[in-house]
Amino acid sequence: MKTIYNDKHPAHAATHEFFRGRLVPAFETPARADFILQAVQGADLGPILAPVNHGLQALARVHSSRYLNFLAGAWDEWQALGGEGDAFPAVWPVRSLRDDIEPQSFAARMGLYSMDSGTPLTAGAWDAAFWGAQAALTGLDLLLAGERSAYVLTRPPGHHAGSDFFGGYCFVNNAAVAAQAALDQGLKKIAILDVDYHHGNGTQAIFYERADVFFASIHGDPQTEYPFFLGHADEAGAGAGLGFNANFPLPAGATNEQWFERLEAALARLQAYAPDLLIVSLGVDTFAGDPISHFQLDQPEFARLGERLARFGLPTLFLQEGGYATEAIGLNVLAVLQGFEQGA
Ligand code: Q9C
Ligand code: ZN
Repeated sequence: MKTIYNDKHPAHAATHEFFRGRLVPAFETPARADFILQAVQGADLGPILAPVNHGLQALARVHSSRYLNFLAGAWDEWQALGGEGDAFPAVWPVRSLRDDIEPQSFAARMGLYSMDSGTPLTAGAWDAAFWGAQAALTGLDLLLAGERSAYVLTRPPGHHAGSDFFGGYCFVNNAAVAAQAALDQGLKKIAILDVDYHHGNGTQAIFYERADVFFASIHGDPQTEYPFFLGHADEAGAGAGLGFNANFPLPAGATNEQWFERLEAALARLQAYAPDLLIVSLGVDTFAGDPISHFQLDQPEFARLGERLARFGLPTLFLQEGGYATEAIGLNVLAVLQGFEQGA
C-alpha cells in the first residue's frame, strides 16, 4: 500500500488547547504523525509519496469560499493585531444571534467560523490543512488509476470541519474533499466509514441532504462525548439524503466485541448501498490507551479491522483522523493497514 505523507504537517504545532475550559498541553501534535511515519517506514508498507497540488478548487467544492479565504488569511490578521501565541475563538453566534453577516472584527469571525475553543489556530494551520487535502486528492488519484488502497498520513485531521467552520482539531474536511472529487471524476456512489472515536459531524453535515455519499459512523455516544450536538442514532439524513446517513453511538467503556458488532451493522448498511469507493476516516482514538477517549480496543483489534475492510472488497482510501496515544499510534495505524494488506 502506498502512503501519501503530508510533509507540511509540522507547520501546525499548537502548544496548548482549551480542554473542558482549561488550558492544557495540546493533544494533537506533530509527534503523532512522526510516530506513524516511523512505523510505516519501519514495516516497509510501501512507497511513501509527496502530495501533488490539485489547487484550491477541490476544497471549494465542499467548503464556502468566505471560510477558505478567512482561514488562508487568519494568521496574518491575528499577527497584525499583535496576537501572541495561537489564536482561539471566544464568542459564537448561537441561537438568536445573526450568522448571516460577517463582522469586520477578527474575534467575531473566529467565532463565526468555528465550533469550539479546543482548536488552536496556529501559524501553519492553513498550510498544513491545505496540503492534507492535497494528500487526500493524491491518494484518490492512485485509486482511480487502479490501486486497491492508499493511506493518507496527514494532520491536522478533518472530520469535524464543516462547510464553513473549524473545530475538533480540524480545519479542512479531507474525507469530504476526497468524496466530492471522486464524484466530480465520474464515480456515482461513495461510502464514508468513520471509525474515529468522535462522531464526524462535519462530514455528516456536508452530505446530509445528498444520496451520492453514504456516511456511516461508529463513535462515543454524543450524550457524553464531543461533539455532543451531532452524531445521535436518529440522524438518518434529510430530503434526498434521507436513508443515507447512519450513526452507531456506543457508551463509554465499549469493548472490542461491542465495537465490532456495530462495525458489522455499519458495513451492512454500506453494502446495501453498493458504493463504488470506500473512504475510511481512520481515527485510532478508540484504542484503550487513548488519553481523551473511552473505548477499550486493543492493538490486535486494529488488524482485525483492516482485515474486515479488505473483505468488504472496495477500492479503499484511508485518511488519518484522530488518535492521541502518541507512542502507540504508529503501531495501531500500521496494524489496520497491514491487516488490510493481508485480508482477502
Ligand atoms: N471537553 C479528533 O479526534 N476536545 N478530534 C473535546 C471536550 C475535542 C477530537 C473536549 C476532541 C476532538 C479528530
Ligand atoms: Zn477523534
